[in-house]
Amino acid sequence: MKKLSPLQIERLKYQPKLPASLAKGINSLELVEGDATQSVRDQEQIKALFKNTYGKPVVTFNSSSASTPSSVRNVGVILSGGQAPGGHNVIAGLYDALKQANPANKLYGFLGGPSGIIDGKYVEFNDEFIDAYRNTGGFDIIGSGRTKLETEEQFQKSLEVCKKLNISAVVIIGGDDSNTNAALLAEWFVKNNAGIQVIGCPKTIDGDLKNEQIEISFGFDTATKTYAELIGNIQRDANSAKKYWHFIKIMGRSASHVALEAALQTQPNITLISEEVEEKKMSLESIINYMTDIIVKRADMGKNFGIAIIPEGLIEFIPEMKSMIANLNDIMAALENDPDFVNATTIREKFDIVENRLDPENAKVYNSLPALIKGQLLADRDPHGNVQVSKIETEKLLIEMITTRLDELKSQGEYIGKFSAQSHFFGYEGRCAFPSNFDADYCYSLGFNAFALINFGLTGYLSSIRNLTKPATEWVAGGVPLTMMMNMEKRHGEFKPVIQKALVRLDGPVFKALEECREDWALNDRYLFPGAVQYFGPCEVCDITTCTLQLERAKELASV
Ligand code: FBP
Repeated sequence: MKKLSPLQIERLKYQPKLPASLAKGINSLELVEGDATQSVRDQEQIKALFKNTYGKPVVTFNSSSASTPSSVRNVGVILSGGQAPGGHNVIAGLYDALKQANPANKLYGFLGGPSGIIDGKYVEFNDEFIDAYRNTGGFDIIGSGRTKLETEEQFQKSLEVCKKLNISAVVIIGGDDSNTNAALLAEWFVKNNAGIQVIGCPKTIDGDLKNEQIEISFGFDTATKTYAELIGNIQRDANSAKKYWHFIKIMGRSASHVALEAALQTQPNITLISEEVEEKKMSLESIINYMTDIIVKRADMGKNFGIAIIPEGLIEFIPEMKSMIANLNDIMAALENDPDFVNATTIREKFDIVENRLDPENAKVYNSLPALIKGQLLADRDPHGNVQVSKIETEKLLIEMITTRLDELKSQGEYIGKFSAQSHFFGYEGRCAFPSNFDADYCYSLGFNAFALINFGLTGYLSSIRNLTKPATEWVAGGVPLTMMMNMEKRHGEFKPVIQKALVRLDGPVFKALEECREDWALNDRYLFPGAVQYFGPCEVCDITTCTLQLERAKELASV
């Protein structure tokens, strides 16, 4: 018998809450259809690409006294992309709904992400299997992967595997890219009369898969609370020892939602927001000046310590870096099979090859960087051909440049302090935490609801649970057509249909909340200490949602 920790044992017993409509039972639902929908932009192009799945209505579920008969169905599920707390509960909710609808239904899990459906690698779930993973973090129940499911050949192979297992619906749990692929697969299955439905579920700690219909992606709640706990602990340490500046990079890829939320929960001295850097066209030098100014002012007050939060994707938003990285991405794509580059034995040789190919302005920017960062910028690209920002140590770059700047100021007699910095990167620490009660409930509801969408024969929809700042019983269950969230964007030099990524809005209530306080937080220590995520105890402690969700929902409700 596998040994479990006391918290594991208690969490396995937790019964996630469902919206009242779903709690009545999967076979007692009524489908309510809204009006026909349009994509967020580029309507004509998206419509032409999704002839069979475009324009469907947003749907919601009400409980009904009539009982919906359910035929026997086999369903397959895929976990796609980066881990996010609560993924296991999406599968548990899906499994429970499917068995409740008809005990003869079967749920298959494809192994290792989207490649599982292409290669026919799968497991069949049963009660014992699912019960061991309820309310736990991680994606280890079936594993995840970043294979892009997008080619005709991959779709054909997926069809063959589904036919073999008599699968009539596939649930893809993923972020914007995975759900874009879910939309393509749904369209392809309809076009080819495959009789297989595709439903997506909104996952990513990054919080950038949201729009008017999707209030938040799952995992954001737990991950941000975990980072906030760690930042709070470091703030306490800094405030005790009073000798270090802590530079903390926070995961979240391009968007700064995670950094912003973590900052609102902890109130650090400095918070950089990538979207603001881009909007204000702040150069690396002006960022260094902004941070140095706060460090100098605090030193004048006798405070040689502080906390700076840096979003993971910052480097790509600094105008001169953005241009250099775009140039570098093209060069790296061209050099992929270049024997001189691939076989270069020293990093110096690689630098030379790249520098010679960069445009002169970009070469200047590249050369101005420390060797550590220059090397990291040459690391393997992600499946979209982009730099893997989690591998670029921006926090160390900033420390190095600020140290140089402070030395200059010291020699001019303009700085009297002592700068000693520690760097941190919080990312993987938060992606597999035990889901908070919010994520446990939200994910279970998303999975349960995904089966409701399947049961009503829908395809090309994203499972949606709304009204999330209210108690779970008041949540609204339904579905949003994936095509509604799409627009055309350039990928690998070609315009492609993709789900629009939500970046931090500088005119939105969340950024405004930071903007109002940050000057005060910079010099006067207003640190908050959120502590660890709580699973048992008063609901004001255990069931509260993020500041982001609360502020955005309050604004939305005020405008109704
Ligand atoms: P998803 O968008 O797939 O949810 O992944 C998000 C993320 O956690 C980013 O925040 C981070 O930049 C990236 O994954 C790291 O990827 P990897 O796990 O491949 O290192």
